[in-house]
Amino acid sequence: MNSSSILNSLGISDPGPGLLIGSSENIGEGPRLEIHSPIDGSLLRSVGSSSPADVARGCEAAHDAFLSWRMIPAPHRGELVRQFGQVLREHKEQLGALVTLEAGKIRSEAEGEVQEMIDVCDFATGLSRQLYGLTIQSERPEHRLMEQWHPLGPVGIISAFNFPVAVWSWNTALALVCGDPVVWKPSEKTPLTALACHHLLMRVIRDFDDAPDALSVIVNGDSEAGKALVDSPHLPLISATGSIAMGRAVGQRVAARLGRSLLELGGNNALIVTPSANLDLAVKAITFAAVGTAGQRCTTLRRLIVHRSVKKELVSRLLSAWASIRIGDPREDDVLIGPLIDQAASEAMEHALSLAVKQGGKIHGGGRVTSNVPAGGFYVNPAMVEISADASVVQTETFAPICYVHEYDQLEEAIKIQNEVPQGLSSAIFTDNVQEAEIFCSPAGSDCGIANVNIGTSGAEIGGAFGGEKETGGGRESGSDSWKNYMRRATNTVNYGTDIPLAQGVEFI
Ligand code: UN1
Repeated sequence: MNSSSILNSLGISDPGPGLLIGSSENIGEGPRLEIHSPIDGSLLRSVGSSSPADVARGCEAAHDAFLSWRMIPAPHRGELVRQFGQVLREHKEQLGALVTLEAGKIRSEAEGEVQEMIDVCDFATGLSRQLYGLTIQSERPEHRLMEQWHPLGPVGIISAFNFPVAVWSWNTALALVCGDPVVWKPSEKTPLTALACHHLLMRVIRDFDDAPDALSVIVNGDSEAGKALVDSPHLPLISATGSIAMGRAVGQRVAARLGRSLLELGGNNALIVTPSANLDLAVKAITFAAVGTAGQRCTTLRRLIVHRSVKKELVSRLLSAWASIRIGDPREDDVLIGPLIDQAASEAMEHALSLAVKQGGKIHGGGRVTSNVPAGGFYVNPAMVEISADASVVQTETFAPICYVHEYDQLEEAIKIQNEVPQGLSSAIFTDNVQEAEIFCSPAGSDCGIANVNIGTSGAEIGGAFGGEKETGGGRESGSDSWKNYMRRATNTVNYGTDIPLAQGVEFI
């Protein structure tokens, strides 16, 4: 399928709308955005965008939708999400193809992203019958103490280009079963996949008894639209995924109005390889984690911390594995590394590598690839950089395939290096020594939200809570009990007696 037939099959008009409130689509009063494919720089579509006033309209409509959706029984809300999962199954290939076109992911990763959406719909459907609260023993006679979880209100979602559809779905599937409509501001680089997701969801909403039309709202736009979203009094929760700088700005604005924010920001993920590690497994896992998605996952492996005794062998095995990987058009079957998202990403990679050289790094690979790749895209060789853990360049996340390599002697030292960065998203250890694995997972081990043993740092399953500590923002999305972010807890004490006994034995009238 060529690009316009993919876009047309997913209902994306030309130009695409910038403000979508349920079934109503408008171009929006904000500036037009031109969306180019990172594969070859070709223009895919222009789309409208929302002005701050448009965003306010969208948030108000979502609030009105909330007033009725919150009263629908949660298992019935779950049925809507189940049906959405079904629609996604039917469109997995098409939506995956659009993710490839707009974000540059290879086909299996693009379809894997759609699979994450399907999985989280299944998860949320099950959850819709399990939004449990506790009953608590009351200290007073003839009293019942309990908690209930109620819908919170419309959720504002800000997502990044690198997971243009999955991150929205983690938030949306949970929000919908929890009784909350969603208002989504997708990345300015990937609004087309967002339009496609909205259209697929609206197919279900339109045919579903009791579902208000404005359950799904999209506001395309720049930082002005983003600010209006973040400031909206109608959105009690803002869930934002992206850079640390963005999260810092969003978190502070939301805090200023005492709203809640759920932040999933930059990572600077490390993997420790100990002397007992199975290097065959480690080479495979490190390769996917470091160079998969062209280094553009927030869980991408950025720092490899290897025991001195195995470093030489591991580095040489990795370099020969990487040399055999085909870089190029992500639509081609044997290509494993597609383009970077844009020129700025390529320049950021060059800049980080030049800093690394100044700071004493020894670089393997790196550099633009210009032959056997489509013209107009930014294709790069993955870079491995042997460098001291003290070099300041390793403290920053560069969203490109650069993997710094450090060596260590004692596990304690490796864990210290791993934790001595401001970010705390994902981490891993490769070891066949049970004690080392347990130390890594203990309170004295990795300080990240994700700590893995004998698997890489990226490619987390949806069933676990996803997110990290420190400058990664502290939020948890997706699995486990992350649903609690999307609800409000009410503590209810009910007196079924004939007296008013006070707590703590206080005597009054
Ligand atoms: C992200 O890069 O923003 O663990 C999310 C992973 C994916 C999600 C990454 N499931 O790599």
